[in-house]
Amino acid sequence: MSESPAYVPPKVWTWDKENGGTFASTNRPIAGATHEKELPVGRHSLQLYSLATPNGVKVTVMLEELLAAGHTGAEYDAWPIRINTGDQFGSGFVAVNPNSKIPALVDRSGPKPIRVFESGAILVHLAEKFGAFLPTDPALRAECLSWLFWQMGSAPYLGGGFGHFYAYAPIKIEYAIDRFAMETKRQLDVLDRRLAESPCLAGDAYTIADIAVWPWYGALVRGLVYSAGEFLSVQEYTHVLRWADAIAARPAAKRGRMVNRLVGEPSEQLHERHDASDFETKTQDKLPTPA
Ligand SMILES: N[C@@H](CCC(=O)N[C@@H](CS)C(=O)NCC(=O)O)C(=O)O
Repeated sequence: MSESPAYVPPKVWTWDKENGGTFASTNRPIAGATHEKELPVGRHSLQLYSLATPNGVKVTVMLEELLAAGHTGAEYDAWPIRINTGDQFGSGFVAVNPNSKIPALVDRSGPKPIRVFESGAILVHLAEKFGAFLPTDPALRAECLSWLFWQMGSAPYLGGGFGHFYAYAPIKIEYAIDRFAMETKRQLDVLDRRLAESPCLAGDAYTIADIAVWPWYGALVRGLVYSAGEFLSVQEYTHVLRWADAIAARPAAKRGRMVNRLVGEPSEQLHERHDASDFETKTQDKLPTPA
């Protein structure tokens, strides 16, 4: 391992606002709102405030899957939250998610709006509300929730650990990249072994466990996050690749990936989603270019 300059932590940590990392302008060591800003509210009972990152895509895939399965009550308005310019610290957003991270959902179908934050909690809320994508058999339900919570606990090592140090950190630190590459490959092997024995994570049926894991690990094995496919030798994980491709081919997964997407191919970016027809008429390639 190559030598890095020695760093001796001071007695008391202080905030260096200019540390130069990719998210230095928005990261802070304190919570709470930085400015007053109400959230928009559309006509549907489900209001989603999100962005097409892996955590955001979990929820839009779930909503599109519910609609595809005939649950018309899952119609939703999806509003983009621009996390690189600090929308997550607006007062309206913080009232819905005190943790200031996308995705956040407000369910206005009952007498009082219900706020739900944390993508895993949103998936469970929707699955229970519509009785879909969460098995009722106790053993299968436990397996599904186990993989869902596995994802919630594991992905921060992939994103905040590997992705941060491999792709975003202002300096390449061999120790950190080694540590998190090892953990990421271990996680991929966990998934590969599970998917060698069953078509989906919780068994035969496609569930919220697959919906949660796919935007992270399915994208990783296809080299779509952190451009790390070759580095991590993702071709080794053949069962994960088979599963990832099967989900990617689902029309609802294709639509879910487009919602609140602000970068990439214009035809795959639907900045706001208020109606099923928006996929045909309101992607960025179909909208007039602003003057
Ligand atoms: N555990 C949370 C993680 C959410 C999360 O990390 N969201 C990121 C985007 S993927 C975010 O909003 N980051 C903005 C920030 O950290 O300020 C969940 O699954 O909902």
